[in-house]
Amino acid sequence: MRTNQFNPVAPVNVYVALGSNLENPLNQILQAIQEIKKLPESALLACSKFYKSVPMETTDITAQADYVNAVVLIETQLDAPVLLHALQKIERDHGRVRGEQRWGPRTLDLDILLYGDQILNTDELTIPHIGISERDFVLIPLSDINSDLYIPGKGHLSDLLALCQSHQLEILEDSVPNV
Ligand code: A4P
Ligand code: MG
Repeated sequence: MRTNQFNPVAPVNVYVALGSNLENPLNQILQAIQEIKKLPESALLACSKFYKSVPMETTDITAQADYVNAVVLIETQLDAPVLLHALQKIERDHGRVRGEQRWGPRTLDLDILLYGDQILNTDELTIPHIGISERDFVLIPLSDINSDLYIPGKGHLSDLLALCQSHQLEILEDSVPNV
């Protein structure tokens, strides 16, 4: 019998974005995927290629290193807030210190991009992720997994991709883990 600890719901397909630009970003991402694989009530279904990308431009942040970005697809019975907290624990385990600088450098950022076809707007969760439609470092890995994706409330992935700004993505060869 399942416990109520995880508030299980019917299995939902969830896309999670991974980003890192500190302390060996590629390793951070590889490790994080292994940890995502161990989430309760969940299974890893697919992983995008890995990309190098230049940092999103901002006016108030000093130069920072290039990012490694990827996206994974999981199936989960965790409800969205419980999943968010589990992902934030993985971020913390990677030494992520949050709250100091928006868009600043980070060892690991795990964002819930899509939770099934749901649209959520709560104090702690905006789904689809608020920046999804402007970020090629999210849309290109997403299209590796499902190029026909429709982003609820935003549009078709291919249409969004045609409009978003380039962050000079480069595929990191031979870096796709066996999932
Ligand atoms: N939150 C709301 N919705 C969500 C969601 N769908 N998934 C809330 C995850 N979290 C969500 O996030 C702040 C709060 O957002 C959380 O407490 C959660 O309740 P955070 O990770 O603590 O803080 P942040 O870093 O300021 O925000 P965020 O949104 O993670 O940063 P961004 O906007 O993703 O920017 N350049 C490149 N090339 N590649 C990158 O990956 N990433 C960033 C981070 C900047 N530049 C980048 C990249
Ligand atoms: Mg985040």
